[in-house]
Amino acid sequence: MKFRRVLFLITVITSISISAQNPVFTHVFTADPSPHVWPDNPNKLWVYTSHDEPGSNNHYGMTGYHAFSTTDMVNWKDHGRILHLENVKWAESHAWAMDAVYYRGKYYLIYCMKEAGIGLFRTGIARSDTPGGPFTDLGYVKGVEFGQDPALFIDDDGTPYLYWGHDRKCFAAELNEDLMSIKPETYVDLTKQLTHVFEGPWVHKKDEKYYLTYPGLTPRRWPEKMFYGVADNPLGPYEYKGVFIDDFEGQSGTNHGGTVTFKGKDMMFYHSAWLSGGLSETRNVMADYLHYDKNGDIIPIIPSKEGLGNAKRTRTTLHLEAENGFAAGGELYNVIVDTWIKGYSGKGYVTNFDNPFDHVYVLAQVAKKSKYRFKVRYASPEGESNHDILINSHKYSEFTFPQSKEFTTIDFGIVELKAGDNLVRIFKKDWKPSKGQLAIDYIELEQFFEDEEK
Ligand code: FUB
Repeated sequence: MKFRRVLFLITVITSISISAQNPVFTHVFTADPSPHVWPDNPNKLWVYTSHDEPGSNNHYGMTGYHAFSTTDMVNWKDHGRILHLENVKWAESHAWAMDAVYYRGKYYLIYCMKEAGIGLFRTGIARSDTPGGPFTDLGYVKGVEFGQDPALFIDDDGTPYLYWGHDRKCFAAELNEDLMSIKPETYVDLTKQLTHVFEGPWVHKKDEKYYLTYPGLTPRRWPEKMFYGVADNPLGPYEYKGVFIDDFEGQSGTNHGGTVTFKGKDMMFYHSAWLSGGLSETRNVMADYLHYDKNGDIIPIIPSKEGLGNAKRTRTTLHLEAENGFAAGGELYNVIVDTWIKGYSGKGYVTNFDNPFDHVYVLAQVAKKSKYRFKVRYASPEGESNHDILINSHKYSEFTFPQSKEFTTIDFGIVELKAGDNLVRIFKKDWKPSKGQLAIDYIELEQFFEDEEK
């Protein structure tokens, strides 16, 4: 690595902890961001991502997806794992890029994985009632071959269009209303219209024009730059317009992302390798404003530490709903999900810890060994409840949750998580009857920066 590049990376890494907005998420390795604002709340921005395992630095071991949300671009929630290879019966590996869409009252994740026994990419569809998941797989989209890097665009008239691309090719088609198959007669090969295209298409509409942005490789080859083309119709033909994110210091070999308009501002989400100090396949999400000139052409983005320009660094809280269980990488053992105590968040809470080892586990995935403020939201309406709390295999505390008829939050202070997967477990440890009927709503782990007093 050249001296200038090393110096740059050191500067980036030391400044991440001071006031940077890029990388957007500094606690977990994530890539291929898909940003959205859903109709139920114009003041909340959602970003869906794929996940890079710390220590692997390759794309082959990617297994799951995360969802993030914010209302102010500074404080974010990581809703944890929203879909994993284990929850997709037809797939064997390669949980690569995805997109999300709100369609006819439900949230869909459209993603790619390799089909079991065949090893070719399929485009999967999963559904959830809530934007933070977890998502339930519905199968793969019929009629799509080599369905890597899917993106779904719903036009103003409600027509769904699917785009996908891999190995220097890009395709598109209209989807049938159930989103489970393409209309074969609408299938188009866009490859020749999108000079240098490699993978990762994304479509957005502005002033009645369709912009298709994509990672591409010039003949000079890797790393990827971001290009775009513009069309009058979603299925083209697209007029090639050029590069809008060129090579930059600390980038990953790949680039991939999408656009969103949030609170009146256009933004581009993409990825780099800043957080890992330049490990090309251990990536992080970036965001910068997207501007157009008077002709509607995109003004090239120069990736910046400041990103979206709030002078504050971002802080993410892992928000892990107890009831999400196995689908979110956790476990519910001999407990039930209930809803009669009002005021819970998500779909309910976990209760009925009657026997020894009855438990709830939640999964917290982080990039590096790091500190978090640990909180549990609970109710214990009938009296106090004595339980064990474990972080990984270490007993964190034997804790008596005081009686509380309503949901309330206990702040347990600062804990340290290891790089990778962490299990936070709350379980009943003995046969003594628990008077309280403990109900766990969620567990939160809020990023803690040692240079500040909180
Ligand atoms: O994240 C895995 C793969 O890398 C994506 O599917 C590609 O677009 C590239 O970003």
